[in-house]
Amino acid sequence: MSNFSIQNNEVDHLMLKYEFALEELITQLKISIKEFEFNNNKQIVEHIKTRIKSKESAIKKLDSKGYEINIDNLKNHIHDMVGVRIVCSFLPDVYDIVNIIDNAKNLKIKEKRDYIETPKKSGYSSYHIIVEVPIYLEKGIEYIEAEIQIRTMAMDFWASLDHKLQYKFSDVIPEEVKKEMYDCSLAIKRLDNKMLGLHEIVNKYK
Ligand code: 0O2
Repeated sequence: MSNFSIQNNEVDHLMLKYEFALEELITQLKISIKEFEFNNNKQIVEHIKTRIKSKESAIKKLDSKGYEINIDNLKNHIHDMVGVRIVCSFLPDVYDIVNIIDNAKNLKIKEKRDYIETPKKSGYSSYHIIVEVPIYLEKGIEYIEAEIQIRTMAMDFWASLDHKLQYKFSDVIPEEVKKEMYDCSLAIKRLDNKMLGLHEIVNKYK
């Protein structure tokens, strides 16, 4: 914390750049998604949430990863200071969004993690993409990292419950709870497949 305070002005400037990057990213995403939805005559997004990670959360995360708290480590090791979560109705919609991001002219893809294909041990599933977003400053263009999480509503339901549990059991999550959550993640996967099946049946009647 102390190092962040010493570099306070620099950290505040960086936080401002995160805000610029979020604005740039969300505008670009909304335009590309709307155009895709118009061209394909379907709605693929239920809702979008955005956030800038707080300094306090960033410090906690650096600490939990074993890094010293300073601005260089913040820039180099926290890849989700800027975060966008896109929640879709059906599984194929998630991959449509991935394609849209792949083709977005202004975004550089840094990393992709498909936790839907390979869920985390906890059962967490979601598609993560780290992108670099250009921001246009007086001194020229700078690229800022952002994390985009794409998931279905069912996956989002699971993740938000899991998030709450992490707060409730700030120490250690009991094995019994972990097991129940894992079982729920399997049920969520079955539900996603069932909902997709239903969607396809309904589409036959269109
Ligand atoms: P918050 O509160 O959402 O900001 P790494 O890149 O491997 O060094 P990192 O950044 O942990 O480390 O990458 P990862 O695991 O790909 O994704 C991090 C984010 O994904 C988390 O951010 C969560 O938002 C989400 N996430 C990952 N695993 C889980 C999980 O098991 N349960 C839930 N609910 N969310 C998860 P933060 O910073 O941890 O939290």
